[in-house]
Amino acid sequence: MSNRLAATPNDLRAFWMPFTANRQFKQNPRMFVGAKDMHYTTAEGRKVLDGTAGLWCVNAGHCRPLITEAIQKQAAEMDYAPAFQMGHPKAFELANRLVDISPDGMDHVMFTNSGSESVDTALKTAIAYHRVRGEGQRFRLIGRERGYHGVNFGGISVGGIVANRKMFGTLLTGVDHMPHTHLPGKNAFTRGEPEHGMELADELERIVTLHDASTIAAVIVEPVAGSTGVLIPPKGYLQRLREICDKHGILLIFDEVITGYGRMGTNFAADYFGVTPDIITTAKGLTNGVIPMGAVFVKNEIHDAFMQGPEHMIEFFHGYTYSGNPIASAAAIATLDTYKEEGLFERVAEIAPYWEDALHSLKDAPHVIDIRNIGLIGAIELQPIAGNPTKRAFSAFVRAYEKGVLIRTTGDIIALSPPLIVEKDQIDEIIDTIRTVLGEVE
Ligand code: PXG
Ligand code: PLP
Repeated sequence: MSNRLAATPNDLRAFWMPFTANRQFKQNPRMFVGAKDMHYTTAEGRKVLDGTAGLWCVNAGHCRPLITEAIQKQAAEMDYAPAFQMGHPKAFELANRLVDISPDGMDHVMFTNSGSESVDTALKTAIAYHRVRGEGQRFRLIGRERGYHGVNFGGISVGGIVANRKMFGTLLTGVDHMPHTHLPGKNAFTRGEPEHGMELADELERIVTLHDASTIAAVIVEPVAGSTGVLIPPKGYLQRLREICDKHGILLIFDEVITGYGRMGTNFAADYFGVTPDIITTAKGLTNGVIPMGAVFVKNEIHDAFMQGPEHMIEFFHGYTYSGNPIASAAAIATLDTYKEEGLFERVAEIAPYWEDALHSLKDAPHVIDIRNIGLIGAIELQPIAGNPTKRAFSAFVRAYEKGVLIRTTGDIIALSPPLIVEKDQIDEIIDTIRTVLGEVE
């Protein structure tokens, strides 16, 4: 069968697609059949520039040779080893490589298969940690409005995006939410961290007063909220959250599924902001998106608290069939090698000012009401069409795709996160295309 035939399946009905307008898509499908470095190839043979690193995950660009080779080699050498009560060297090698780049004092890591699983792992670890220390009454979890922590029950319970929650019943009990930090009236068109809003961290004190600190296990936030449309923490906000958590013995979890592995020009957002949480959740960029894998970093005190009781006993009743899967581990090691050899995280720090200027050059483009940026992340917020929210941004997405640039939209916000190998002329192409489509859409 020719590649052309394989690329155009004649029946699209069986696959119920994730987070997709299925009926619209199947009438007018958008299919990618190839990818290399900064570009996809469509089924029609067109090149599309990747302005989003897939879904914020292909940080090193597409089909990178070290990663491809590592996967091929591992698949031929050993495909799978049981994850429970058995080991294989690559998972340990990867864990060591990861704790080499994690913040000081976070020298242990658990493996998962996705960001959603990393979040559930982190929440369960936090509650169980308090229990093994004799504080089992600390069971509450505090999230934040507009937070995205994946789609499993734990993640949607602490998450704050209503569409992801409202269909699914009671969710986890014992959850409360801090307010989000989006202050468009005060912070519009800020470059980097906004000036206003640090005081919103003090809302955590109010929640602590309501429930009593002794009932709260953990607070979970994205250091930079991604999925909701890129909300950048106000100056001093994360530091203040850290102080309040410390004061009350509450664990602080940073969900770094998007911000981890170089997107901010540092290993983790924790490094960028100089705030060390107790647990970090990651996925996506860990394997460059190539093979599903997540990793959860914990502070040494948390790990050590579980290492008690008879030595033949399992210390933590949690884990996945594919935790530390050999092929995923090999892909992750090769991904870390690629990041390091090419100095990609440092590259972000160098190119971020150009990225910032390019994004903010859209300030006067039609419909634009706010622009936000940090690291190699950007957001352009559009004025919604009255009575027809999300339509304007979705039209911009489809038109940009037709013009050869892949962007992401959430609500009426365009979110951008190109691979870390993006060149200046490619940044220009992304921005010029957006300027053009904003001039065309209703
Ligand atoms: N936490 C955070 C902070 C995330 O951004 C997840 C958890 C869940 O990861 P998984 O691997 O289970 O999807 C995410 C994922 C978008 C977009 O376009 C964002 C995500 C996923 C897909 C699309 O903003 N974030
Ligand atoms: N459902 C059933 C019936 C299972 O046997 C298992 C694992 O053994 C799972 C779900 C969980 O699968 P995973 O470990 O891949 O998350």
